[in-house]
Amino acid sequence: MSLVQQNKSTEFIALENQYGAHNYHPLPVVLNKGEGVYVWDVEDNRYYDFLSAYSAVNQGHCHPKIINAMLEQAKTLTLTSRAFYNDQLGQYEKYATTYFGFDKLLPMNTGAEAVETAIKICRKWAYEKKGIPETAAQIIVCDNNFHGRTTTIISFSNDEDARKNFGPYTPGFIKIPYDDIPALQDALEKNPNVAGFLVEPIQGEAGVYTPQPDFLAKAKDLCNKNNVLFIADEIQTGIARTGSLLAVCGNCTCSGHCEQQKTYSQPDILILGKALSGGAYPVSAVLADNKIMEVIQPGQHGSTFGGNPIASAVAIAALEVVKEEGLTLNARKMGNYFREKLSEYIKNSSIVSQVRGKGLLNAIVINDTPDSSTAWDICVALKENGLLAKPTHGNIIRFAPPLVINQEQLDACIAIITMTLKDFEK
Ligand code: IF1
Repeated sequence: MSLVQQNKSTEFIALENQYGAHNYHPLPVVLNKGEGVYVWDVEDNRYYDFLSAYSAVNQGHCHPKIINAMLEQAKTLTLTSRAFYNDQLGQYEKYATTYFGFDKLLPMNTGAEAVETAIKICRKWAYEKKGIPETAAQIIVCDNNFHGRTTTIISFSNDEDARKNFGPYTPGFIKIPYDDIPALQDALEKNPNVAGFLVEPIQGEAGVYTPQPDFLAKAKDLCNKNNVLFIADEIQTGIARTGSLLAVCGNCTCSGHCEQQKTYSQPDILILGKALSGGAYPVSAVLADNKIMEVIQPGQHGSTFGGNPIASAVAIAALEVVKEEGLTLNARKMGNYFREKLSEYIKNSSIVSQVRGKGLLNAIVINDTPDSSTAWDICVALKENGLLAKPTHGNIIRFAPPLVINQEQLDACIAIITMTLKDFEK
């Protein structure tokens, strides 16, 4: 990169350093354009995006259908607040509840807001329907969870970076190991006031931990038997990312609601975000059937932007794209191919010990200590070779391209990844 070229990126990085809070440590690349699986930096270098904004850009950057829906609505009516009705929200609620198989949808904006909303609905249901004594409700969560960054959510995190010095913490949560049915059973037997079980179908931030195939169905069954709400946080795993419409769908490749989903582990409360807008706009949602959602009555929950006309129009377009372009099946096929090719590489590798994931939510484990800089150094080298990815915890690199990726593009990316890894082999 020439000195002149480098100045552009350097200038933008310096601006963020001087005027922005230092709550991230980004890779040294400054992006200014996105299209499909590609992003470009200010020096006009093109990259394959293998993070997809943490699975928000499943439909590809700046998908024309989604952008057009946003532009059209933005020119017409952006925000009314919920003090009045608008002509987009009801259509979105009908489309999305039918799409995922629920009676009702409560619209929010960020993922964390939707998780907080689900926690409030679960607690209120426990007091008003299950008869748990008020303020005594407990929600079971898993070790190494990531559900967002609000004070309540980090209260049940065990990630010290996310939690330390943000107390006092919100009570009412019981932690168990992830993917551990006996531990869930034990927690349910020992605690009479359990209201819900909040779980990620795959733990993304923890390092793309995929549980045993029957974990979610067994957890749902235990929740049913104990009159406890099964709450699936599909903010990162949902909307075709794992090769099913929802990760809780198990092996179904439908791109809409189907009966098989019901038999698998249809959650009592479903939490969506990120790709619900294709990355164009903050849109999140909580879905549940009437017997649960009816605990929320007028004036008991809300948000200025929740359910705004732009969000509604964008979400319909984003979900239509998933169906129209067969992204669920593409994620499944491309993901299987990706893991197969990386597994072949690993056979003769000293630097990579494992590849894991489902659909196009995958990760490789670098054969070094979590506090080593190897994973970071590999990501910097990947960037130099035209592919953007970021380490999750220490020595794990997450690979999550937009679900629109085709065979030719994926082969090119696998070549970049294996070529780059070779430079780090001992
Ligand atoms: C950051 C992680 C991913 C999520 C799940 C709720 C939320 C997220 C399963 C909250 C958000 C984002 C947040 C972003 C980085 C990214 C992330 F590394 F933080 F953990 F994806 F793995 N549930 N995840 O993954 O949604 O409020 O952000 O809209 O905070 O650094 P949000």
